[in-house]
Amino acid sequence: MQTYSNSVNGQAVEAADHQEILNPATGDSIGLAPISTESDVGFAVNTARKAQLNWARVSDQEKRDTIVRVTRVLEENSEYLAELITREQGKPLSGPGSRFEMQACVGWTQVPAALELPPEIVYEDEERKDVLHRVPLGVVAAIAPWNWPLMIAIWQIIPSIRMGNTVVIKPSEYTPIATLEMVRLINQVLPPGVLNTVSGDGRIGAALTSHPDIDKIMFTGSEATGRRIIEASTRSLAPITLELGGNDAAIVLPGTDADAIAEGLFWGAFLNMGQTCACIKRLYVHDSDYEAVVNALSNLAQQMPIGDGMDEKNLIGPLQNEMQYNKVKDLVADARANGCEVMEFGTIPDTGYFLPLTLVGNIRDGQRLVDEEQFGPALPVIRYQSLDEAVASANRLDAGLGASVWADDLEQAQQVAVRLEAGTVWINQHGAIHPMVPFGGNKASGYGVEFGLEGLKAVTQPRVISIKK
Ligand code: TXE
Repeated sequence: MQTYSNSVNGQAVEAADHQEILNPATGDSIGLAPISTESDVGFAVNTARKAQLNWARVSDQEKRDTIVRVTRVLEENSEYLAELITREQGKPLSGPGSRFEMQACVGWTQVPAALELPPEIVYEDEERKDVLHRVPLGVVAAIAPWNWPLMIAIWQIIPSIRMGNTVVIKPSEYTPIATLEMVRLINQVLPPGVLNTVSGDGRIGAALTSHPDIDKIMFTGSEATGRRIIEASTRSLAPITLELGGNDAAIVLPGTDADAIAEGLFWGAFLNMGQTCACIKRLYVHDSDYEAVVNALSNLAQQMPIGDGMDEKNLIGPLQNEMQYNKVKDLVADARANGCEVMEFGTIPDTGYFLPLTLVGNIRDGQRLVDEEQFGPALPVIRYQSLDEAVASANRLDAGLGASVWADDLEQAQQVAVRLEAGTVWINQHGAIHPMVPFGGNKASGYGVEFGLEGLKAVTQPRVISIKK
């Protein structure tokens, strides 16, 4: 069985302890992932601290060139890493699966390499000139989740190193191997110590985020863990970018052509088996269109091949882990017990954490499947009578990551969109993130934004040079 390692200072680090990682589709072993200790965390942070002094001094052009070399490494190893993602995380190679995740890794590396944050004159008159420089923060602690393990790691790593920081990243304990391998490969073109890993569960995450010598925390995960990280950061006063998932509502406006939007709605909800932070998790449909929308979604769901994602014909894989599998099953069982209509589609294999694609009708606000983030392939479809009622429903929960409005009339859609409380409101698409467009949550979905120039600013500190003329 293959044993994988952490990388610190560009070298593989031996671990005393390991955990076996199993394929969620088959139960087969993928290999042994290292379990770090608190002292490993200290070593990685100290290494990153030392390396940061040199990396910050490297010219801007050299940093950009280095990141372009990272892009090439990702492209050259794309198939190897995509297969690891599929075996470890479960999303299929095909469709919007692990090859798609690798394309995103490349895109989200290319864009920061092309962006610049030059010094900016913020004020000038006859007597003074004030120039805002963006300088690195120092050492970034990154905590990644298991749903899009490589793509989200890249979101955390690349802007950080682009702006002269160094990074210690901890992948999720559910999906460490592909990330450790990606970092090992990237390190072939990065100076030693710029990108380091530790691995293990929440205890190692806590050791990293409470370390007094870190300067920034990037976190994507659950709200409960986000709150713990805020508390942990009081030792270092490190600023935090928090992406805490959501419970995104989609509203289909009355009279919208159901067939035209069905595919967008389907993948908006079932991308990565619904295990996506900005997925449609509540679908609000006007009473008069309800049957048409449910029928169009059912037709699509019926045709989706479900199974082991290593088989190129499959477009839908398993849930990633037992915790998530049980959570989704429990929410669907609760809906069924409360008289909802549970419509299940697809034939699922006997082994693995597979669930059928599920639409749940005859359901209302206040029921658990609507109010709790299911993070899985069970979509509640809720009827509404008036647009005001749909907007109030969409806004009534604490979550505020994404939302969407679906309509034939774009003007009307925009009027509804501006009333929705979310970091991004998409129109006739959902979860359509882009490396140039800032992305982040409102309310309990977190704070701070990633991507584009705003994302780069978030991994710098402002320094003003104020000159008397
Ligand atoms: O999340 P955790 P889990 C949601 C989704 C899911 C639920 C729980 O609803 O069902 O969260 O998933 C690390 N200090 N999302 O348990 O615990 C942990 O090791 C520092 C939405 O996997 O938040 C992992 O690396 N780090 C989400 C990472 O935090 C700690 C994606 C995320 O794990 C820590 C994932 C601590 N005290 C789950 N405790 C999204 N936003 O897309 C744990 N970790």
